[in-house]
Amino acid sequence: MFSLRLRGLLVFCWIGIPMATTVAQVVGSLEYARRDEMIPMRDGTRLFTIIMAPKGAPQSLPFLLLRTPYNAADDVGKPFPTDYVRDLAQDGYIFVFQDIRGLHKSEGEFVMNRPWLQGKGIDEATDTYDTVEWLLKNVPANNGRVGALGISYPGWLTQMVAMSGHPAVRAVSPQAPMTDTWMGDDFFHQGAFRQSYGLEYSYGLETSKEGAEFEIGVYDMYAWYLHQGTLARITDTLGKRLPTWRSFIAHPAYDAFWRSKAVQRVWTTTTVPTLTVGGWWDQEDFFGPLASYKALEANDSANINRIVIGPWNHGQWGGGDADHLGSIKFGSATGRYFREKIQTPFFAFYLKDRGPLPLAEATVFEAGSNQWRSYTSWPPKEAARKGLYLRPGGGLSFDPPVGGAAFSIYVSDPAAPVPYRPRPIQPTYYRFGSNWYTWLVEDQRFVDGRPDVMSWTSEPLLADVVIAGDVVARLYAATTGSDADWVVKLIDRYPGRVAEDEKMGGYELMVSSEIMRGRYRKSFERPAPITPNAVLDYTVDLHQQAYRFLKGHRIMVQVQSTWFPLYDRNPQTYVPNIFLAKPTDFKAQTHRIYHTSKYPSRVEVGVMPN
Ligand code: PG9
Repeated sequence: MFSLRLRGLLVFCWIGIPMATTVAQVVGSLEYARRDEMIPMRDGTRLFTIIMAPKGAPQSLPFLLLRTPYNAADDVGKPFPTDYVRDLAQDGYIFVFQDIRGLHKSEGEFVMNRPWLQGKGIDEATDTYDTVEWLLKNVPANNGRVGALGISYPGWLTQMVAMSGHPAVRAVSPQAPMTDTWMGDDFFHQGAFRQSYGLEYSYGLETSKEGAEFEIGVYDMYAWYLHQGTLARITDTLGKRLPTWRSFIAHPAYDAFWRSKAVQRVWTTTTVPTLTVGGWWDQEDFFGPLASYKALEANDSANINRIVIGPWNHGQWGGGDADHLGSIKFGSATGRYFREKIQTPFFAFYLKDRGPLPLAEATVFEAGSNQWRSYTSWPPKEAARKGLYLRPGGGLSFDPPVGGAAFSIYVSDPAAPVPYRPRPIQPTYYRFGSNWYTWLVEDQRFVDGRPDVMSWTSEPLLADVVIAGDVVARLYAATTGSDADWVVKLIDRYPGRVAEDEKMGGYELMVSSEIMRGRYRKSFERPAPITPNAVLDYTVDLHQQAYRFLKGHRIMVQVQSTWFPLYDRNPQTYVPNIFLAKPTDFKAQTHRIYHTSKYPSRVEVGVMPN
């Protein structure tokens, strides 16, 4: 038995599927037969591929390609199909599930997020091209069209399907595609290193070809990472064995290594209809879908680029109802809605000529009111940019400050970092359960009131406030140190009493949140020390939201400088490479957040007309 991650879930399975098996599976009116193949690539490497095709279909059918690092045999489902593709399977497609190069039953070497070489060598795009060529020639009764879909790493692989340039590729849906793992997806966020995720995920993929579980006999990873003290010590304990960890040490800044892998920088135009999917509370790849959609949208004269963003965590739309996340209820089966009403018609339109396609440019779920909204542009043009200003005395308002105390002050101590979720913090994909999946919707009262967490709160709202589009914090801050992290959280603070659900009284729901590392204030490529005690401006990109703050709720902003152990601790003393920092480099420092007319710290949002 082995274990591995599949779209944020631990699954366990038995190995032992012989090649070229034929297993029939009835789905609705169709009977699918399975065929296993080793498909040769241009360099002779063979990739393990499972083809599930309906027997005796009345007409030729398109392919749906699902490439994965997480074991193709699991994606087929036991039995076929999983929830994720059930509606599509009922509709009738030739499904192709493939292990990527170097993992599970495929040959060759695995390289994490293998860069796109644009025709100058072997990559996931050429492997896709060769696979499609083989399928068209060797699978009977195909209609010559190929679609692709996948979530997360498979979402990125789906981008590569479009980037392969094969003319048979006619529709792709990259879902939570990790697109830029330095700027905002799995490994770093605006320069802050995702320590626990970076270590535990790389361990899972690079310890064994079959995928390994990160299991070191520790239940509270907060205590373990704190005990490690420095990243250098983690390198010695576990990291040095992992190629991806070694690349973190060699490339702490946004250098060519990361930039060349960042899909939104290279995939900026397409002829393949693209439906990008993301989740507002995706704990792994939220930056990717937004950045990828935006890059393509800039050149979308054919109007074939669309986006869907639901109220989901990482991949939640792929199975089950998705009618809630943690304590937050969505009022309907949003996952089912996506699969039936969006995903299935999208592929039917482009691969089977079945229309019309009832899909807007942007389909987004507005949490708070729990409504799906359609927009002709994203972000919506109607949204007016406004600042939510931090005010002296802990207030928050759309009006800038005019007087009062100039700043709020706190000490951030790397020896006592703020936990990012309530302890105990289980390993990320812990097989006995982990709160990783819901941490972005945790009630923030678990840190509210800590002396190193600053809060600003509005009066109760007299009318709903609806935000849509970009959320960007502009902080004016000073530190006694020469480096600092800035975490900004935009929060919906529920009223003390919520009649429909008493347990939600006073809940503090993070609507948007993000971190940035101060050394990258001027340039992500070239970090520089912060001048101690100077008031400087910092931009923290909180990405996007569509959210209704209801009448009677309050809007809240929190600022803090640690989010541990998901993010490593900033020593707060500038060192050229934090992966090499010594224990003595880590120092408590005093930070000031300014709220004056000259230094009006704020969170900028797009406010929809009422
Ligand atoms: N978020 C996962 C990932 C990690 C690292 C690189 C790419 C993807 C995933 O769920 O696949």
